[in-house]
Amino acid sequence: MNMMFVCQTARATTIEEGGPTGPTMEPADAWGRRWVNATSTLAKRYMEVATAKRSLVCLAADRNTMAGLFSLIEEVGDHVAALKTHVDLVDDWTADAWSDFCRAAQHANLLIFEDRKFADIGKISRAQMAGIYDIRSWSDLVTAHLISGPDVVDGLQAGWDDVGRSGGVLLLAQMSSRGNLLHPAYTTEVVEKGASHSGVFGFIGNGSRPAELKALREAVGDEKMIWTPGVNLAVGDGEMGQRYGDPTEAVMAGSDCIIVGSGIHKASDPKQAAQAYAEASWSGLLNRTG
Ligand code: 5BU
Repeated sequence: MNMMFVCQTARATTIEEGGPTGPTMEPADAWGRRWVNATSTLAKRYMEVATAKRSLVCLAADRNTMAGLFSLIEEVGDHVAALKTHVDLVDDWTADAWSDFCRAAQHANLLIFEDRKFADIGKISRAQMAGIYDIRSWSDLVTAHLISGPDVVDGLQAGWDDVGRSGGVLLLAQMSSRGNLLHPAYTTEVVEKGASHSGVFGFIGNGSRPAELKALREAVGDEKMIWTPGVNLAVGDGEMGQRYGDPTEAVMAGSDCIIVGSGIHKASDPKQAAQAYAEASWSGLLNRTG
């Protein structure tokens, strides 16, 4: 894979350009209460990029080769606002290739979100931000379970501090997979504990169930983000227990970002698929009342 080629062809979308389709809209107009109430600069950055690209899509880039990952960014970078990774599922991973990949993602104006689902005690979570993958050095966002208590968030924040960077934690308040054990009482506690923590960027909600999502949004309020996996234009059961809901409905129920994996990276035309998800998510935002 020719890395220089990737960097030269990937094009950063700026707000002034108004994104790939349509005129410029101000983030405050598109996002309403969420924009006004957001206290996190990262959340504002996300909303700006999403507005510029008219897309509330986070691409779950679950391809297992570096070439596959590079070509995804090249094809769909203009139509997605963030990039979600699983750094440990890439077969031919090397530190150099990953660093080039992150540079290409930044060039395409994408927040980088490692879905690591940290769950250990604070000091170990901090140490796990380092190690061979050095997640603290390239991620803007990571996921965590709150099962071990609130110190996991401080540990992750300390990880970013250790390299002079900052980032945000998305706490798993719900999951999209069937039979998961994140019951409503647990969700409530995660939201109560996470809502007031400045290191918490927001919550993962279940994109496959708009009613659950609506309840989650009511509990979370307007300040924090809710990002949702379990979204596909083909609604229904997915592979191995995954469940899918409709992208527009998820956004209208309170999701700020739909996380889409196979709907894009396994499509015969990923660019066209990314555009379709972008449009579905954007129309949900423009039509939602809260
Ligand atoms: P899919 O191909 O759109 O089903 O991929 C979904 C992605 O979102 C995949 O990377 C999962 O690890 C991730 N995910 C999820 O599906 N459900 C969850 O509750 C959480 C993450 Br948390």
